Amino acid sequence: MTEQQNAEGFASAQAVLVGLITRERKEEECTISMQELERLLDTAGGTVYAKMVQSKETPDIRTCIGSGKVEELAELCHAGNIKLVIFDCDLSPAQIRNLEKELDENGEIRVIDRSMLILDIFALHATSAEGKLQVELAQLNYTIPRLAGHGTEMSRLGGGIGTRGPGESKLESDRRHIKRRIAALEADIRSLEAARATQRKQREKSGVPKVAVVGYTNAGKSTLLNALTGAGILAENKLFATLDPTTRKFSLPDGTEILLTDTVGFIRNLPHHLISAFRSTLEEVVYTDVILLVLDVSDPECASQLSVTKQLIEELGAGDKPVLYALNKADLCQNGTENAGVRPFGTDNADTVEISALTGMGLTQLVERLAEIIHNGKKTVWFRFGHDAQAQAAQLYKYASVLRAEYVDDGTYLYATADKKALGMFSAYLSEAPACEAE
Ligand SMILES: Nc1nc2c(ncn2[C@@H]2O[C@H](COP(=O)(O)OP(=O)(O)OP(=O)(O)O)[C@@H](O)[C@H]2O)c(=O)[nH]1
Ligand SMILES: [Mg+2]
Repeated sequence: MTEQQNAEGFASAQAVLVGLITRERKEEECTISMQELERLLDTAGGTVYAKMVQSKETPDIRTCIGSGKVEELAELCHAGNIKLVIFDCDLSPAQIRNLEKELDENGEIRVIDRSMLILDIFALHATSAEGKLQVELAQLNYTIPRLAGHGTEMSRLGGGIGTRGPGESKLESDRRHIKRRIAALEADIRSLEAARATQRKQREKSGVPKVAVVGYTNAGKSTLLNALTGAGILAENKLFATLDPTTRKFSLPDGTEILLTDTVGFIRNLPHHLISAFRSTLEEVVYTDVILLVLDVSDPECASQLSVTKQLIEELGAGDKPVLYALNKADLCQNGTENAGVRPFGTDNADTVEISALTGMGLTQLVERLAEIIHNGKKTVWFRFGHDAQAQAAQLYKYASVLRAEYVDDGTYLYATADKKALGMFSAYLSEAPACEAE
């Protein structure tokens, strides 16, 4: 399905969004998630007709929201001639069936949940062969339990939000066909994975350090990669603009070449089948040397986005990688990033750099920090040892690699590459370059 078809066919799709506050899902969380759902709908090409939230101890087993609310929802849909209802929480196949039946006796109102909407956006944005296969696989895995006893009914779903993508025509087929298709897709993805692994091994052999640019969707990852490397990746104010990892070479100031990879964005409540379908693309994070974690510090939800991102990094098995935090969109923060609530998450200053990928602010410092981390905390700096500290100067030769020495009136200046330990040991002797250097 192309963007053009989308614009013609679905751009005007209006929907009612439904959220649920429960014992486990507090009001605040629900509000944030509903706002995000609205942005997801916007990205999918739809608009919000109305939002409805119910407070309930636990979700109703039959219809998620209570029966009174279902009636209210039906009235709302009929009044506005709305054909699409999107639930912010996950719905079981039975809940979807019950809701669709009770909202409209002709079954003309379609009910989807947050996961299906995300899948729909993924289908719209997948461009590479691998991306398309992954989306189709995720869609089919999602569809199969929902087909139970409803093999023929699926055909009425036609086009529209929640049904797009390469899997669309196959949804009309029976389960057995879908199962065969899933097996074929899994085989195709496995062979692409194997090709990716071979590529990765070659890169590893070359010893080129790898940096994965990771973060919440819309944080500015692609904009940053474009600013650093002129990669020309699509960056836009939409969720999940990037689905396929793009890798570009980048030279650090000292000439060291590294590989920077843009990755698919994270989001709260990312459906598990999506994580597993996109595992091979997300795996870039596992095989990286350094994670460059981009945060949108202008977003009031920055702190919770950071915790979601960290949790997903853990889940992918990359929790032990060194992380450099890029506090992006600092240009939008009038009062600095202190207010953004990032600090409580323990992003200690050494590993955070305020930047604006858009204006270029802070990028030089970011690259310098990145270089330090890649060189394992090593820095090349000047030390000055006064005449009474010549013994310490001799020691420095043991702990660091001295590149140059200048003997000046006020002492010995040594220019050396020192690791973290040596920098700590000799911190009292750190110095500006000697005057003869500055000239
Ligand atoms: N003001 C401002 N806007 C920025 C900055 N960096 C990125 N943006 C904007 O933020 C939006 C999202 O940027 P992207 O680079 O597409 O974000 P992403 O993290 O790659 O997003 P996904 O690929 O969707 O996960 C775009 O509209 C950018 O122009 C920044 O430093 N300042
Ligand atoms: Mg992107």
